[in-house]
Amino acid sequence: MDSSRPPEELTPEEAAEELARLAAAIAAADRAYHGEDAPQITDAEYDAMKRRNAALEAAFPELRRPDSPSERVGAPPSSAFSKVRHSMPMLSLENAFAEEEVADFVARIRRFLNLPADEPLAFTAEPKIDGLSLSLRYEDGRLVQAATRGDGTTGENVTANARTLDDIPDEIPDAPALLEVRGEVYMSHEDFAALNARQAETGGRTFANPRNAAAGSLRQLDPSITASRPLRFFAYSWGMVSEPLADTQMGAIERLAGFGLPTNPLTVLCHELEELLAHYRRIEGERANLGYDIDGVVYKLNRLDLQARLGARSATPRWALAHKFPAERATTQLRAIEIQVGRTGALSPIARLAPVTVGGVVVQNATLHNADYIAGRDSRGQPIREGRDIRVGDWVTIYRAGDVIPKIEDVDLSRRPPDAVPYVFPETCPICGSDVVREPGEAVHYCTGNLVCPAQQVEKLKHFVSRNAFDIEGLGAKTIEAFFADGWLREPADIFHLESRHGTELRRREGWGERSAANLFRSIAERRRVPLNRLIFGLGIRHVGETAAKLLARHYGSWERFRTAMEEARDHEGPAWDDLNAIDGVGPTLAASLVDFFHEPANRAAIDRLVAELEIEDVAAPSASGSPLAGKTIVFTGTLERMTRAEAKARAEALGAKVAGSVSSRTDYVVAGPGAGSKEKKARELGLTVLSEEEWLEMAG
Ligand code: I6G
Repeated sequence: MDSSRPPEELTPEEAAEELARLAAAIAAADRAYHGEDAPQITDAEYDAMKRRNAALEAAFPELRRPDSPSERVGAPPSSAFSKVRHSMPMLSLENAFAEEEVADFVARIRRFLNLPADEPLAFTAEPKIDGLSLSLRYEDGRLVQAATRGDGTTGENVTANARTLDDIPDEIPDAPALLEVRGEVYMSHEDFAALNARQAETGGRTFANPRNAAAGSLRQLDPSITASRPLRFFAYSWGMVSEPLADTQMGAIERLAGFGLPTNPLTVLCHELEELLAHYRRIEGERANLGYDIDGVVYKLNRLDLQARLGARSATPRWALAHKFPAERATTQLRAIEIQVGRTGALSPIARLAPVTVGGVVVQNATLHNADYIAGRDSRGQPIREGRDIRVGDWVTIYRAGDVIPKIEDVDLSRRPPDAVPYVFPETCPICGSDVVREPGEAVHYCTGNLVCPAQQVEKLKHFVSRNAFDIEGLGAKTIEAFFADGWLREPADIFHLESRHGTELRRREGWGERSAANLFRSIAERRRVPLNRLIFGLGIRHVGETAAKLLARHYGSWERFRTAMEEARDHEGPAWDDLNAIDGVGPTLAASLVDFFHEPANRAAIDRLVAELEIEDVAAPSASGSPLAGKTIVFTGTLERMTRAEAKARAEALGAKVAGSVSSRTDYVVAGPGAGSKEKKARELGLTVLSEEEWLEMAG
């Protein structure tokens, strides 16, 4: 494509393609500038690309990309801010879209707590602000730290910037000695429009939506720029506090308001499901007139003692729910179906679409899930879309809900081109040519090439270095692809040999130099020490996502214990297998995938080569210091009368214990209620400590 042509002469397709190219090139140049990978370019070339991008966006405003370079407002790389480890994790919220899911949330709480149906339950309901989360730390009434959410465990230190917000007090004289306030930074519609107008007038960058404007404005290296931006804040929660704020969620929100923090005026107390749904509908009705973006309504159980009993899963509290507004939709034409091969060999069909705006974002790709989905069937062979298949050339309705990848909802058969033909799913891998298989009961086709499939190898490496795995800065997707093509990288262990094997060549490589090579080697060296959960996640095992990796790391505690257990469980039976399956959140599919992965000699050898390069951090049992249950293995059997099995299990885990499903010599305690049978008998035979429910309650506090 000739980028010297005036934008007015381009077709929308040509403009969209050029915008995509520019976004990638500018992002690469930004990374290079900050000492990462990619070739260097001159300032003049960089400026020319930015100007061309701005001109194209001015001519085709509807094609502005979600990753538009003009939205990046010089957003510095995350490493520009120092990191802050949150004293308590900043969890996320479970999402619901349908009313039945809200009903299920309420029912689950009742079940977990074993509450009679007639016992009243109250919840708060408040708008979910579409901004970015912030945690503020006050010590002796003075603001000492502000941090973004980051990955929930570690965020960025934006204290100087947060101090510039009028809504955030520098001092709270009557605050407890320690008070962490959590809330959302956002920008109102009016302020957003005025900021964009000002930016356009002065030749500055404009923003696609208020959320991007708020994020870009808060994450400025120069706090005086943040100060010039109209940012606002709503407090909705708290982290570590030296004394309880109240007995109820509503009481705590009122305390926060009493400290002079803004809280959302649409926060109300509701009783039972119907009131929650009524408030949702009311907020949905008022959404357009609120003056700021919201994307749903958050429900929280009001009593804090019950919240504490319910606790949290690995990433979301059991006592809160985000009831999201319906997805946004648009219609466009399907141009092609392409197959991507992922790190586990899964073949993912991707829809390439004529560019269309959905909820302010240009969409050109959508997921097609799997062969059945394209053919108009679900995984059980039942029709979806009333059996309508999806063909190249079709007009399709796509939808986006929240941040999720756009999906195709339906096909307009009345607009189907006469020559459109049913899609034939490939029988061989489009990358390596190996056979493609679909296991009985599975929806996904897999490439059987495994370690010989270049796509799988490259995607495994990309996954390994990704943010939530080893998080190796400077080793981006393009660099992995280039190093793979040159034979420098084949498996994760090779990353740790890059300097010794290819250091000299890299320093002389086009686009690289002493400084960028040194930066890369430094970031690799920094990752030789790795938390156990990141290592497990980084291995890229099918079905083992970030949450599962955290559960496994927490359960086994050390690499040695984890590795030994995987080998002991290889026959899918015996105590190690039972123990793995008893982990809350680990199902049989995940367990089998994990154990089979470790059973494969080639995988074991690659892992050994990797582990030889690493120092793996053990995972301490959570909040268990001083707990008599820390590190212990407990089995519950029989009926518990004072709390449900789910609550007992959650409580034991919160105190640092592991809950197993079967009794073995490694079990520390067996809690036996009425009706306990063979497990109690076995425990007594093995001479284990058997506790009554009363004794267990005493121990669990
Ligand atoms: O991400 C969130 C948005 C709003 C929240 C949240 C919230 O309350 C109104 N509350 C909690 C407890 C969490 N995330 C974890």
